[in-house]
Amino acid sequence: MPLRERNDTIAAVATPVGEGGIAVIRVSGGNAVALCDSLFAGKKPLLDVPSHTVHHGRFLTGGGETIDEVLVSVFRAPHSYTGEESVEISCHGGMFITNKILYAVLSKGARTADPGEFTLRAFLNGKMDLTQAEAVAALIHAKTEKSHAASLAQLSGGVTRRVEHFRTNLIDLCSLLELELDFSQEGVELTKRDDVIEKLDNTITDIKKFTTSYLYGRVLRDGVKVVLTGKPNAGKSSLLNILLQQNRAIVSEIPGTTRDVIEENLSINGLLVRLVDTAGIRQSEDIIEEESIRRTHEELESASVIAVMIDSSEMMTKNDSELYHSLLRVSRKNKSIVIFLLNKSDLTNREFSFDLPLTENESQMFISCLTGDGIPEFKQRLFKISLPNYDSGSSSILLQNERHKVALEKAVEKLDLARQTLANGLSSDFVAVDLRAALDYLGEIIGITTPDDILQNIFSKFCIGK
Ligand SMILES: Nc1nc2c(ncn2[C@@H]2O[C@H](COP(=O)(O)OP(=O)(O)OP(=O)(O)O)[C@@H](O)[C@H]2O)c(=O)[nH]1
Ligand SMILES: [Mg+2]
Repeated sequence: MPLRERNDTIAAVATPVGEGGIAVIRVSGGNAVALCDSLFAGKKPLLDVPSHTVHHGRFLTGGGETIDEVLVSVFRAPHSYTGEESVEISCHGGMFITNKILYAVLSKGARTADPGEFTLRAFLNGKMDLTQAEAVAALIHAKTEKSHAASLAQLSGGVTRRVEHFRTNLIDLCSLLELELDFSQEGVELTKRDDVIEKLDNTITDIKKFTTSYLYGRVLRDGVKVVLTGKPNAGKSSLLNILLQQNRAIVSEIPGTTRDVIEENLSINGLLVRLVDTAGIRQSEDIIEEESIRRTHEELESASVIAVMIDSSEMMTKNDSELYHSLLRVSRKNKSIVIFLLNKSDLTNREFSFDLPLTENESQMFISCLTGDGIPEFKQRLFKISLPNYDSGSSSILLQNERHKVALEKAVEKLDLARQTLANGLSSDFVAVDLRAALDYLGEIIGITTPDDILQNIFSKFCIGK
């Protein structure tokens, strides 16, 4: 059945699988309240209670046996999350009980909900637009303070308001063009054309600016992966420990201490940093060490930032220099950022000659994992290179969602075409075609012109019961 016509009753367990204090089973659809009423033994029939009320009673199997003592919340259409008749059953949190309640509800004619189907219905019933529905999933998956804040802003309609603003501008432009069709005497047409071009340029600039906020949005959502590498004994694990402020990795004066990859999360001013400590790189005959080094290379391939630890109390040999050159080849190929950390500055008074020519994405700094010297500066640099020019005080809305970014880029392509057509003095009919196409792309973001298959794809990534 087409998505927009479905109103059958759906049910799912909304809490995670496993044992817990309580679990919640959610039921929504035309028949939800009547169906639950037939399985509920309480003071009053659920069909007679007001919306937004909670009722204590026993939940029964289809055959009338008690499954559990429960609390049932009733939400009458249209004042529910989905906009439909809805019931939430809170029971004791065990897999056996929750499944039994779910089966009872299904046995009375409900269907198991698809992932995200409750939120899909909320969207289809006009309870929220598409970016808000997506924000629900982003909020659930938020791992940092910043991505939590960005998801909340999206949930309250921040992205939609920006997109609506662009749409209004384009609709105004379309009407201006139609006016031009009516008054196509030469003089009028010229001034109007310039006027339209200027307005179009402004909108294109605004949309592009908004699109670039995706870079920040993505970093804030997923964090940055920082891989610690370098020669054995340079102090990589010591750096991991001092950043985490705990003795997470084993540190020793024996080269080759770390054999496996250790990954830990760190928050720097709300930015999620995924720190990866690896085995030191050297030529080896030892099979385990070879495997460790292979894993190190694998981590380096997917790093956003490569922190190369160097023991600055040692002389740099020709072999070392070759190693650093080969790391630079990897980072330049993958466009990752490199920081050479000249560690053990406590032993050297910052005297170390390091003469590799560095490019814009590469830098060096002295630190000491023993005294903590340079560590705050290193953290600051990590933040800065991950979010260049980021103004943490600004409350501007960030794009977090790739689908939104792609649609904005497609809209800009169409607007660029419209602009060329205008500048070439072609008929405004042609311009209008591209403007309309751009409007459709913008409409897709907020769900006005989104085809069913795209909707299905978006909601299939949600959790069951959301
Ligand atoms: N003086 C001084 N010693 C340090 C510093 N950082 C680390 N060390 C010492 O250097 C030795 C090696 O440190 P690790 O952190 O284990 O080095 P690693 O790079 O993880 O070594 P592998 O795991 O073997 O590759 C230990 O004895 C540390 O105490 C520093 O800043 N100053
Ligand atoms: Mg180590």
